[in-house]
Amino acid sequence: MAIILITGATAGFGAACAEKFAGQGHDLILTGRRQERLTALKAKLEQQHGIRVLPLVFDVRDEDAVNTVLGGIPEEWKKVRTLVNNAGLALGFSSVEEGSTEDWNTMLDTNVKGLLYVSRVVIPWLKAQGRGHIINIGSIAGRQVYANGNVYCASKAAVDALSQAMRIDLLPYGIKVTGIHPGAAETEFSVVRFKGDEDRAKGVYNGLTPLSAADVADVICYCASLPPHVCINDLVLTPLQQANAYYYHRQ
Ligand code: NDP
Ligand code: 8X3
Repeated sequence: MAIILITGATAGFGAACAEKFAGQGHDLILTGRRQERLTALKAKLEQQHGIRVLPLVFDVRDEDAVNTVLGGIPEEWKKVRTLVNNAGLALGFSSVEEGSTEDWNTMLDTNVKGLLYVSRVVIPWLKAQGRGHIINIGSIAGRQVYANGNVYCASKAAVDALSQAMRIDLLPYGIKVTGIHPGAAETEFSVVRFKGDEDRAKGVYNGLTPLSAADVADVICYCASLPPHVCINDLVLTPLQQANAYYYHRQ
């Protein structure tokens, strides 16, 4: 069994991945800003699956916190097999002209720089083992741009580029890099994007059977479960009713 590190494990894909990896018997390092959720998840998963959970509370935007809290974990926990860079968010939905610069900064700092800060700490641990796997959660929004998606789409295009770059960097060390690009999935994502407006968030999925967090976690865990010589480099998954980032067949 291995140690799996999941950022953004307090909700959505991250929490669903934690459940699934725990069910496979892996020990988990789970991160997020909401301590109470991490504490509850630790208690539940340790009790249900007999695994160990190390909860770490930090904001991925805070470089010092990433370096001290994540970088300072006990040596035995540094034998991470798989890092799932999942923490991320969208904020707002408007043209560039009408966008909020604060929202842009939060998205770019979280989705791009946060992913880099975490990866920078973990990569030496993977190299030291001569193996490992980094799974970056991008988005279909990083593949095509949709109206009013501008900065979120750009942040996820950057995640795609960074996944490609890390794959080149890490190939000589036997470390896999997978970019996963989900389409519409009903999690807390749209409630966060629309700043607590539950009705507007629900409307995103009108007429659709969206992906669930568990659907996406299944795919992430499958990618992580392949033999050492097999790597899924890049994977797009959508609900059946979604053809690309902006074309849906709603019923
Ligand atoms: P959720 O809002 O349900 O979960 C987001 C997670 O990210 C939470 O655990 C949250 O934890 C964490 N997070 C957000 N900001 C920070 C931060 N600054 N520091 C640390 N952790 C943070 O969304 P999803 O599960 O849907 O999203 C997960 C990832 O998947 C994101 O990168 C998102 O962009 C991407 N994605 C989502 C899609 C969707 O349709 N849902 C589709 C494609 C990609 P906390 O608030 O406790 O810090
Ligand atoms: C989340 C999917 O289409 O809302 O990345 O941008 S979308």
